[in-house]
Amino acid sequence: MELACGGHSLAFGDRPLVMGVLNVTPDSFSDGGLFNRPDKALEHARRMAAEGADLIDIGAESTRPGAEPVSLEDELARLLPVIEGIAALDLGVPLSVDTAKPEAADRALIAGAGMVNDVSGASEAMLEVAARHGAPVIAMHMRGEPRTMQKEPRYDDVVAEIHDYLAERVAAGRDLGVDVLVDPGIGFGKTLEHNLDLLANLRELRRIGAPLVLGTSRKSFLDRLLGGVPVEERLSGTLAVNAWAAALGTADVLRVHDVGPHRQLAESIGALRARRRSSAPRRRVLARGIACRSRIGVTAAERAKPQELVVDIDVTLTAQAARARDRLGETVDYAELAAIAQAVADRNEYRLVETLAESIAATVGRERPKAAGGSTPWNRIESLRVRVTKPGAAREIGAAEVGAEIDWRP
Ligand code: HH2
Repeated sequence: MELACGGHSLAFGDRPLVMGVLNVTPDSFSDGGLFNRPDKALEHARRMAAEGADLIDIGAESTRPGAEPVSLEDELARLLPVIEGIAALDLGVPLSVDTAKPEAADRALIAGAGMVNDVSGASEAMLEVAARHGAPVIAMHMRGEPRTMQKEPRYDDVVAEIHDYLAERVAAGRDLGVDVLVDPGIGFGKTLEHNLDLLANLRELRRIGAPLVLGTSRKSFLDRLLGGVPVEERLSGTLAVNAWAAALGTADVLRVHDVGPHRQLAESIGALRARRRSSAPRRRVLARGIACRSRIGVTAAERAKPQELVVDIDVTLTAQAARARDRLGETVDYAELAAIAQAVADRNEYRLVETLAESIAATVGRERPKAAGGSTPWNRIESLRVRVTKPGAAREIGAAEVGAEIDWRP
């Protein structure tokens, strides 16, 4: 996927793009006061471009928890000379403006920015400004406003709520012809647990179908996670979290203060992802519809006599096994899978089909490799999916199928 951005093109592929942060503020949480003079800001932009920034994000209003708002006049007085100055340097790097004010975005886009980064989620007014300039917009999720956002934030389901919010902003952008990138807003009205839930489930947010921006750089959740790490010592934690997201392919843009180390991260992970994509396709061995009988059910009456069951087993083999030659001895034999399912179903009573499914998976994945000799690659199982269904119980309640399925990894 490619996005046009102020005369540049942003290509999303195996490696995430690196967005360097430039705060022209006196009070940002990690670099406040360092770059709020235009000469310092230009020098820092030049350094970030040399270190490999794909984008530079310029902000003039701190959004740290508790920060006071800045007036439009003050924000423009900080932003415009810096944007104009960097645009004149012709660094070959597109600029984004980090603002929640549509008027500030409008002026910044005229001055040379090509993208808007809106921590307040890209209101209709902001999308209209972006539409007029043909600029993409980052819509970030924030609960409340910076002054109050960390006061007991609550969600019923943080991932689902933020998914729905961002999906709605993407749809609103689409209606106006604006490309919207989404950002879960790490640290914006979220506890440590909320942040971890979001980071562990970015794949859900990526299902929205928009590029995902991630801002974890030096943030205080790392301090809480790691038990007291000052802001200037959070690079390793930041790199680790960003590497996790990059390796899973769940972040398209990393918004960071430390550009050089993140460009190295992005290049290394990008190369590995490309390599993995071009390596032998994974093989999956299937044994489905295995007829079994077992004493199974939550009541003793159900367990009194064996019932019919149907078991499906999907075995995904490791990359090593995927390179095997065309010989049965080098793959998992589906006849053996069927025999294991039948033996496990027969050997015990079970209350739940889940328990039986887990038991079959553990036998295939854990016990079989120990017991088996020869060249059958039982130790080359990457993952297993086992489904157990009860046709009798399905018929009883007028359902097409009832049962349970589990995903198992060694
Ligand atoms: N985080 C900050 C500011 N802007 N924009 C996006 N899209 N995502 C983020 O996570 C994000 C953001 C906060 O970091 P920083 O700019 O370094 O601090 P401050 O707001 O104090 O200037």
